Amino acid sequence: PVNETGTTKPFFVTTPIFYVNASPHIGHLHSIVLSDVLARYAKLRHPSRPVFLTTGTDEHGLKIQQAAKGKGKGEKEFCDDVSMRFRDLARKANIDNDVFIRTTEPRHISAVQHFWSRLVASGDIYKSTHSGWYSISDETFFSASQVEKRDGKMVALETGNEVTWEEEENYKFRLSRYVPQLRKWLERPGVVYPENQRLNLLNQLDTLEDLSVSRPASRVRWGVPVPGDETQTVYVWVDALVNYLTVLGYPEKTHGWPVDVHVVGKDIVKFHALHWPALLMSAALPPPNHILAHAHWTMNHTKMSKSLGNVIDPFSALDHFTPDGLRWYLLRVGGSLSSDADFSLEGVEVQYKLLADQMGNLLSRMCSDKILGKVEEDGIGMSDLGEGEKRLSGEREIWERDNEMDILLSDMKIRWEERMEVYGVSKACEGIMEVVASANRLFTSLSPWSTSPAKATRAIMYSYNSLRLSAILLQPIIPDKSSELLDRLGIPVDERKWEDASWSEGIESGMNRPRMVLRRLKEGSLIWRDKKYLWPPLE
Ligand code: ME8
Repeated sequence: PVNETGTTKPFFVTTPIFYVNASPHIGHLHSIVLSDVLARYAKLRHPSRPVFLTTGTDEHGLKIQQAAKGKGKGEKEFCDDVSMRFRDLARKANIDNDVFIRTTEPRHISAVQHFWSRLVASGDIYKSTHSGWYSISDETFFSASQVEKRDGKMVALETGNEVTWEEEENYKFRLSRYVPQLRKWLERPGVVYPENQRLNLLNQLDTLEDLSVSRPASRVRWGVPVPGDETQTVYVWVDALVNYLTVLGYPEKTHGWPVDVHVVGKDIVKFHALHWPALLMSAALPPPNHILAHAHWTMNHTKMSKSLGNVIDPFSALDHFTPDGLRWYLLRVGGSLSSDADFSLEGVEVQYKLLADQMGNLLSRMCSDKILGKVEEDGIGMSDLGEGEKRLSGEREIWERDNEMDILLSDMKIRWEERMEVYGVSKACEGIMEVVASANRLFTSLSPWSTSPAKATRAIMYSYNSLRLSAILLQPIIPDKSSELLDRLGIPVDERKWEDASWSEGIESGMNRPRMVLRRLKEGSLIWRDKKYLWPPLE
């Protein structure tokens, strides 16, 4: 979906906006990082197309009202504190968001009220008496068939959270009216990733009932008043979803709509892929282009959640592992969309070391004084040997390995793109690691420190280009490390673009000529003389 040219519409990516009932945890960070990666990938892929990334906090509703009360604080003061934690988290994790939206901002409140009036104008809002099981933790009603008694308490089957029976007057939205349009929208493959989520949503259409979209103000005071009826408060989910329009300047401005990707956890896919598109259709706006639902992080195989308290503090993890170290783990291990992953600090360390061992090691082997010295001493690096010398070498086996490496490097960008275009971030990263591992093996088999200077030159050529291409492509994933690595390779900032991530173009433009590579490596080494490690060991 990123690969779409000829449009001035920004590529628009969002994270969910997070409840401020408690501090952020690793799960929230995962959604934020994944969105950031998609935004950065879009920038790399089409530098001329603007990108718009938004995140923020969801601050209304009973859950927040109660949390503030529990802390003995006023709602606004309570929200200010926790919202700031989310803002700090994004900054600390190197997130390149353009907007941080809070639902308590006046511009958002007026956007919600305007949106509501559009639903009314479409004839989709009516008053009725509603009864059902309400979960404050999920901020949603469940029907009798969606709850059960567990340990003397009524809980929602889907989430295990406690529910209470509520009977009240409220406004409803004619969700059922939009079933045919929703079906048409959901029938487009790829509209919701992964595929099993899309099929699951299609199955839910037959039983879709109208949605309760307000709560009595006597119960929920902390929220947006329904326009024209102060006795009712807009349902927190309708309030929250409208944030995606507020960030564009709705209702005056909607340039950028529809969103290209809503990144969400699978727990809230129903709100984004059933309720939200229908609400948008009612308000005469197009539905989202894509919804990407990722799986959950668990701790000892139980979903990490604020209410359970089994959470990992992302701030200390970022301190310990650096933003890139943690980003790499989240995407490499948790980047599979369909299955949950168990978080462990040891796991982060293992992945960090694998990255350091493969990339850091190849770099330091290639730049060792012994190798650079050998090439220079013999004057080989200074002459343009390459293809000709390779054929003359007469060592068939090594020549074949070179060929394998040629193919890997030629295919590297396209394979990366194929995977990233379908949000296969983990697979895309895996592909890069495989190329770097092959380059390491080739390096060993060329044994450049003891064999001919021609082989040493080739070892440098392949290592250099494997690292160069990897670092360019990994810029969206591990932005700091990639740029350090590219500095170390002596690659100028204007040669880190999408089109530069190519092996063959490199040959044509002379980038792969040994002489230039050697010079760059030396310059890169100079920049780095004071820094011992590209990947500092973890304490
Ligand atoms: O649902 N693993 O906010 P929320 C992975 N305010 N991701 C996780 C996770 C876990 N264990 N736990 C949470 C809300 N997340 C609403 C959203 S949007 C208009 C309103 C991530 O604070 C995941 O993206 O409960 C999940 O959907 C989101 O945080 C829920 O955050």
